[in-house]
Amino acid sequence: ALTPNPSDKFTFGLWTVGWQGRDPFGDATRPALDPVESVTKLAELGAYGVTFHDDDLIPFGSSAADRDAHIARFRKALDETGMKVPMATTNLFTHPVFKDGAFTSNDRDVRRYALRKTIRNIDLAASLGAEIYVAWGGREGAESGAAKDVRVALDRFKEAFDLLGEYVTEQGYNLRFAIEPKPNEPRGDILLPTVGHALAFINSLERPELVGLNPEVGHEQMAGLNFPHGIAQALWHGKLFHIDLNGQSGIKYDQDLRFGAGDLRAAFWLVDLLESAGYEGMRHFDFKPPRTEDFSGVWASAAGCMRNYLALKQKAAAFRADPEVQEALKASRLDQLAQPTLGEGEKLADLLADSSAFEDFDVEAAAKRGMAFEHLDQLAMDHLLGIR
Ligand code: 3MF
Ligand code: MG
Ligand code: MG
Ligand code: MG
Repeated sequence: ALTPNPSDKFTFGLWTVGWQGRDPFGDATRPALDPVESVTKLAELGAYGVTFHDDDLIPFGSSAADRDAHIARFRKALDETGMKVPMATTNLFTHPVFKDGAFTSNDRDVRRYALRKTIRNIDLAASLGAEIYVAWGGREGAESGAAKDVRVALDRFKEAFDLLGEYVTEQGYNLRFAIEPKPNEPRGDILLPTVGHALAFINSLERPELVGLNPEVGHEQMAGLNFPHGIAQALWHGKLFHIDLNGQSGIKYDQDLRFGAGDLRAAFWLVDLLESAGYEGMRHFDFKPPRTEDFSGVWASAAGCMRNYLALKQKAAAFRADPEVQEALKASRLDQLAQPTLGEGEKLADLLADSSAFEDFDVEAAAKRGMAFEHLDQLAMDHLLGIR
């Protein structure tokens, strides 16, 4: 059960295993990886598919003929391995032209170019069968106050998503967008910094039904937020279109550790949530094999992402099935939380007239009742530690 296979829906960005280890302080530690090799190797490891930025597959500035050749080789590898491309995205951050952003750059011609670059790759994504198109606005932001008029920049952000929505609708593509929030890095502050900001933004779009979220574990944790809680809210709004799984240790730079590294308890509750909520999307890994690793370390890191997910899935299922856990959940009154606060057929007026709810309510007795959460959490810990 710890051996991944395509039905587990594990996918990897080409840029993850293909990361060469270039960071702000050091040069690349690994040579470039041929996307065809990534497809082959990830298929061997049991993945379902791969995802890519336009420039991961087709080097920036390639001629039309070279572009076609890169796509043809890639398609051949997909056909030979049965690997799928459920998601694609645009690189709107590496080239210096995007230094002040893409859809919200102060330069109007950069914004027009960014839309054209995106639409060109949307055509490719649709032709490869992708159903999700991710938008991470890594350069949409600022380092200083007057540099960005945030309200106006949000007008431009909305304009971009409205145009992209119009495009996929007119083309008849079966493609929805997923916004990926991140609080900072590479910009000092990035627009739509968290799941909550992005959810609110989506409501003001012309076609909100076409736009959801691609939250990343480490991005919310960089802001000190509880990732499983954010995912639960995204699910509650019907907006969890995709997810970037990885690991992060606290509030610091974007570590992109393999899934399960970093905050293991958050990873446990995340898998418990995704599996019990019936999330049917991809389990997509957006991690960086550390630059200390050679290629055997890269593949060990990729395999570890999947192994840790499957291990946590097992642990979460055992936790939920444990009779003592079920007792403990009742003792903590999770069953009551699931009951509406008004009784069946009861109206607000009935609540207002119910003296047992207020006048005769024994506040002191209720205040004395313990919630029994520590016992419940220790049971989870025992399962996670493998001592139960
Ligand atoms: C950066 C990211 C991005 C996005 C990617 C997909 C390069 O922190 O997480 O990875 O996930 O652009 O849209
Ligand atoms: Mg990250
Ligand atoms: Mg990231
Ligand atoms: Mg990501």
